[in-house]
Parts: sequence; C-alpha cells; structure tokens
Amino acid sequence: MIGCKENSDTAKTSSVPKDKDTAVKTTIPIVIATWNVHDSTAKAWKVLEQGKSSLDAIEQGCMVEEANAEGQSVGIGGLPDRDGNVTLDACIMNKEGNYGAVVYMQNIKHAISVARKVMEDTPHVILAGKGAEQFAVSKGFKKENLLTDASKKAWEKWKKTSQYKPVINIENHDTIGMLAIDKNGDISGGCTTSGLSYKMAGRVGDSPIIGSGLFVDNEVGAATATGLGEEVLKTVGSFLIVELMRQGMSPQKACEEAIGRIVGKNQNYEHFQVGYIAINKKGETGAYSIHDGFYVTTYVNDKNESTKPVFFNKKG
Ligand code: SD4
Repeated sequence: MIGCKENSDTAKTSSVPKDKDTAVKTTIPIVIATWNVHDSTAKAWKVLEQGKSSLDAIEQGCMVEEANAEGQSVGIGGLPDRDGNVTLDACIMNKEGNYGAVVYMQNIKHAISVARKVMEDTPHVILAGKGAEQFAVSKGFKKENLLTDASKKAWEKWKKTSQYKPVINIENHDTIGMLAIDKNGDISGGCTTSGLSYKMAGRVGDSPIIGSGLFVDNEVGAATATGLGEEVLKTVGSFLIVELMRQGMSPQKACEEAIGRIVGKNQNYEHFQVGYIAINKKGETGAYSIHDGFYVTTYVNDKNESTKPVFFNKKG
C-alpha cells in the first residue's frame, strides 16, 4: 500500500466561497477519472504505488481504456464520425504546466501517448490530423484500423435513421478525463476520446484543448470535462474551475459554478450533458454534471470506487 498522507499545503484564501465547503476530503496519492473506468484508475494507482510520477500514472491509466476494443468512446473501437472514420482527440498536462495534444488523429490508438510525445519531443503543443499521425509513426507508434466490427455496425444502424445529422445527445459517450496527485503532491492530468459519435468530419471537441477539456496548475489543482464539447469550449470550463479554486473555492463549488455558466446561457440544456471533475492541491475532489447519469471513479487509500455525483437538473 502507498504511504498516504494528508497534504499539508494550505488552500489560498479568498472571499469567493459563501456556502459551506462541500468538497470531498481525501488523501494523496489519488487518481480521479470521469465515468466507470476502474481498470484505468487501477493501472494509474499501480503506477503511483511504484513511486512514479502523476504524469506516468495518467498516461498509463488512459492507455488501458484506449486499448480496450469494447469501449466505444476512447482509442480503438471508438464510434466514428458520420463518414465512418474514427478520429481521436487527446491531451496531457504535467506539473510544470506543459501541455501536448493531438486532434483529429486517425489510425493510432494511444492518442494520450502521442500527446505526451508532442509535449516532450516537439517545440509545439498541438498536432492535428495527418501531421499527428505521421509524427506518431515517426516515434514508433503502430498504425491500425480503429473501427471495430461492433462500432461499424452501430454506425451503419445510425445511418439508416439519422439523415446524416450530427448528433447532440445526453449520454452517448464516455470520454476519459483523468487527474492524479503523486506521493510528492504533484498534479498531472489527461483527457482522451474519440469525440462525439457521428460528428461532422473535421470536428474537434473540448477534450484536447487546453483550458476546456483539461487544465492543470500544480500550485492550485486540476479539472477535466466530459459531455458536449461545444459547450465546454465556449465557457473554457476546466480553466474556469481551476481559477475559481485559486480564489479559494472548493473543487465541488467550482464544478457547480462552471455548470452554472453553461445552463445559465442555454435554455436547451435538457438536450445535452456536461460533467466536470476537479481536484485541489490538498487532494479534495469535486464533481458535478447537468443531468443524472454521470459517474466518477476515484482510487484513493487502496480503494477503487465509482460514485454518482450530484447534478443540476433535478426535474429531468
Ligand atoms: C467531445 N467532450 O468530443 C467530448 C465528448 C465526451 O463524454 O466527453 N463525451 O465533445
């Protein structure tokens, strides 16, 4: 077992929080991820247990789901765009605030690892499409067909009734956003996805975009998103959450505020889902979504558990 300790860093003070602090108190090390991804969090925890960095934990944790051909939202087996092409988006951020991403990448399942290579081995932060694929191949990644028979069948069924309309729906997806704190108290994060199913060709969501699908500030905390990326992008949700935590808000309140920004601007929020998770430097966590149905997996104190966070739309 990892020697867990209370992180002694004190939160920065601010006049922002008015309500009582509803953050879940935990210890470090800790891994938290969007959705029911026990195998991914278990792998990340194992890496932390070996004393490795939160960055290694994030990469290796996300890789588990990327390699799972049965999961239809990340890596191989991801549902395709409306033309039948599987295109992946991913990003990673480390404790120094460095960031790497790939967008609209095809034929390479470990998008999170390519994103890490972009961060570590290039002077750039984002590579897109063919350029990302060529870069991955130059780094030794294997090209493979990511469209499995099951995802092809699902796409063919969708085509029969969809009239080729891109989908915006409440729960068609399980993007992995993962945040971790290692035994040194350093925070990293990653986000990997095949994006919205049956999206238009060329569409890129929030997941690989810094500040939207993911943001990490090792002095403050980190946040990541799942759900309809267009709404997360328009409100720069993960950056917003980290900045609110910087001002003293708990991770829970900050997630609630970021969802509040979205629902406050959208009367049609019944038709889409967004969920956030966040962690602060002390290892306190928060999670909130617009609708019921969102899950969060947390591995801490040798326990790997999924919970259903509170949500905004109590009527739904
Ligand atoms: C996107 N945010 O591409 C992703 C989709 C997602 O759970 O997270 N689904 O918009």
